[in-house]
Amino acid sequence: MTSVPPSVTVLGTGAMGTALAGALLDRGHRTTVWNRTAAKAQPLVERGALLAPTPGAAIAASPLVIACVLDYDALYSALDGSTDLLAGRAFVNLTSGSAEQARAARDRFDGHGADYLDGAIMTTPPGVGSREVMVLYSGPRTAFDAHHAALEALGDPVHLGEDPGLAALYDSALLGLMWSTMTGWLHGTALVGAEGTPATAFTPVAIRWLATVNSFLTRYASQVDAGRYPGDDATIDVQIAAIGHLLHAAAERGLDNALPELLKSTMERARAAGHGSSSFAGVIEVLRAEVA
Ligand code: FVH
Repeated sequence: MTSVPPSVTVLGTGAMGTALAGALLDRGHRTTVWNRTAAKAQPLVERGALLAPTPGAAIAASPLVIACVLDYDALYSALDGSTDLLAGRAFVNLTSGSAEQARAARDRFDGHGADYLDGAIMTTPPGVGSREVMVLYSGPRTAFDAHHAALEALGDPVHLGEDPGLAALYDSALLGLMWSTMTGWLHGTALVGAEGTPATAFTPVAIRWLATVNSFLTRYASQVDAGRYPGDDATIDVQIAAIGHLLHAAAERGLDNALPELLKSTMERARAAGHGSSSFAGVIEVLRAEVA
């Protein structure tokens, strides 16, 4: 006997909500959608989604309600007058925000009898539905487990813990990592590009280098947790000397050097704090909030 995939509601059919609802439809879920501008949901209706006339009707249609709108103001505005209908349902909020906003939302929606899970989609709309991409969740494990099958339709579901703020906190941390990495890659691309190397030639080499960088992260994570940075591979003093070569090469070719200048000054602050002979992991000491 094959089981019928459970019904799911998606509130918000912008670029991301459309991808989420589409992934659910692809897995055979009866999918109800609502969007402030109903016309934008029409392509989903043509794929088999049910269009609800109001947020309340959409919520009533499914035990699992997923929201993905612009921001928390949009979320509260959309749910105004319908929040009580969430009682007894799992409410998964994939709208981006802060950990503080997620915790406040938990207090608000739990007060109306909903199981509130906060989430962060670690991809853009074309990646939704791939097992390769993570969708981060935090909030009650029981609700996560109960709806795991439907959440799997969106990407690989990763539960971070009971605190609803964790998904947003990880999201911000991971986006910071992404922006730093991509800007570093673009700076390197501009550097080699100044002498005629196309991005498509540089990038496979850069990606291979990132695999080595991954191994540095694994090595340094335990040093960060222990608060000890033996400097038995490359010291911050050595890295400060090396970044001088990047600054010189980029300046010679007329590139913007704001990123490496920032990195150098951060390493120099670590050296001034007594970490010149530490491994690069010692930089964490000047990034953390000072303990009073
Ligand atoms: N797109 C992405 O790659 C990222 C990936 C990571 C997560 N984000 C977050 O997802 C949220 C939605 O982003 P989006 O890309 O879907 O954004 P839009 O295509 O602009 O759609 C916005 C939807 O929000 C609705 N909306 C806006 N204001 C209101 C309101 N006051 N009341 C009700 N709904 C509202 C909008 O409706 P409409 O304009 O079509 O009527 C769309 O459904 C976001 O948090 C990202 O950070 C996406």
